[in-house]
Amino acid sequence: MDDRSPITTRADFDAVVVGAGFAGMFMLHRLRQQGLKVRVFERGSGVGGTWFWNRYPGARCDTESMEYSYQFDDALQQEWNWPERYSAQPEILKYANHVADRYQLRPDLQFNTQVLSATYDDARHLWTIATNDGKAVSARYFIMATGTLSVANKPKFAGLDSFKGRVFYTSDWPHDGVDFSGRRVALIGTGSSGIQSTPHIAEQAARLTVFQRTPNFSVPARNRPLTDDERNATKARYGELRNFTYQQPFATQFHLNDVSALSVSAEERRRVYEERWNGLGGLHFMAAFNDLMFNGEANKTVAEFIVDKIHAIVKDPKKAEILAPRNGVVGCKRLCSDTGYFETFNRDNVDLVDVSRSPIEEVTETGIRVDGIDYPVDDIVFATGFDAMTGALLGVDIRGRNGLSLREKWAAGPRTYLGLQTVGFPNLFMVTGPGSPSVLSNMMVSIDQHVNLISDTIRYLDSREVLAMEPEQAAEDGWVSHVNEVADLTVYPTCNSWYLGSNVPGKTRVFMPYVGFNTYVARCKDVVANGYQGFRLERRDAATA
Ligand code: N01
Repeated sequence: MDDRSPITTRADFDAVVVGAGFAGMFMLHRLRQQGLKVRVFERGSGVGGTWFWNRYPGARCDTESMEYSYQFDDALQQEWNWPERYSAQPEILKYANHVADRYQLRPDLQFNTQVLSATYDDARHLWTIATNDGKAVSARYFIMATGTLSVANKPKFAGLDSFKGRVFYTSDWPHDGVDFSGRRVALIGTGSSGIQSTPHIAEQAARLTVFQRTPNFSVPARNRPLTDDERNATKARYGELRNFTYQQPFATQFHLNDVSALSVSAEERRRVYEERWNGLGGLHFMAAFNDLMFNGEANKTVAEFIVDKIHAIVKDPKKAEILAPRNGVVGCKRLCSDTGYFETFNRDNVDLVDVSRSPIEEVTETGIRVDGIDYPVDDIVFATGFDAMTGALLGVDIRGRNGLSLREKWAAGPRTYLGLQTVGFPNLFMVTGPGSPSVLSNMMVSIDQHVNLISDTIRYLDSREVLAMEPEQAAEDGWVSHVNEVADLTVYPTCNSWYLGSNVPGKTRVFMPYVGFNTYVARCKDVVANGYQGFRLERRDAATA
């Protein structure tokens, strides 16, 4: 290590990585393969990130298992057998632990350790990272692999502290599980987490009352066990399939019907939607036509279809009316994929409270009050989502050049170049940061691409004795504009969603992810091929001259 750079020897680590989810584990593996000394800090007591924390009943991935997995080692993808089309949380966590053991990652993972601050020293080109155990270490590279949906959005309802029953958050579920038998349960929030947990809680609880602020679109997942033949067929052509996903806008093998919804008759549209609804199901549904996410009129056709389905499933017309998103735009909030969600409202022990016009007034000692009506409950489950994309990054007090605070720089929304770096914070890398496709893609593929890009970049910097890398201001400004221009070509900005940060009170409304994984990958390749165009590289000779 000494022969590479005297600066290396002054740092405790070549790189400090925050987070031991799928991004952090792969980052560690890659950098260690390059001979670097790395420390990963993780606030949890185990690996798995989102799959470590989100253990609520029914938690399941809505990307197909054979795709929601690492691709960096063919031996790994050949030996692992996913039991179901869509994996449940325990199976994904098992896989994460398998990876940690198989690649002997644990010696470099430090659990139960929260990173509090990271400060860049301009003169020494080093980051100092302080943790909640009162210690601090230095590193040349500081890499945030903290995930995009990892800091809970916890609404501060009046009276919550006075509630005498139990309170749970889907995003931080007790590891021993929760027994709801004989309990009256309130569930607040009807995004993916609420929609997945509702049928399971309803089966166990004496009574479940769902508090819905905004009706949501959901399509049947059509989950089922995978057969050996199916698994083997995928494994036989894994390389080809992985290459294919790299060329797709959402980095996944959606079966796209490449025609406009408006170019066919109403009967033909209905036939296609029925076929998708009953057949493939899940997020494939939105690939039924090629313009559902780009054309409001096309989107209306699919919205009407789902609204009709909800009315057909839910027997009580009042409940159906509350559940069906009138004037909603499908996919604007992330589309949900469920197993028996709308059907659950046909159960005698399930109630639905519309809090769209009269928000939850307060939590009392014994329940929830809305519009002057008390709903007595024993337990409250919050499925109220996350401070998405920026929550974890800004959870650490990150200070760049001249003490510049990331929180202050991003007060009006995140600003990055390629979602990788931000001006004023040299050698800080974000895995799937805001401005990259991240949540608008299969996360495992985005993680693969970003980790490879960051590790290749670090190899490049080290081989050329570059001390510091950060974007040029013009490149960052241009990228932020481009992210918004592309988003404006879609239906995404037309509603309130966590993509825009509008689910968190006080958060600036700005579209955060980049639409188009394949175009993003091409752009990154160009940037690298042109000597890291748009980045400022500070070389050793320049620094010492
Ligand atoms: O969170 P959400 P989530 N009073 O933000 C409501 C991924 N994920 O954890 O829509 C009342 O979607 C809020 O209402 P509104 C996936 O990317 C994936 O469910 O803001 N209600 C909304 O209904 C997903 O999109 C999987 O009006 C309040 C709900 O809480 C993302 O994580 C599984 C409220 C939050 O929904 C987030 O999903 C789970 C308030 N004060 C999660 N505040 C799969 O792979 C918020 N709400 C399947």
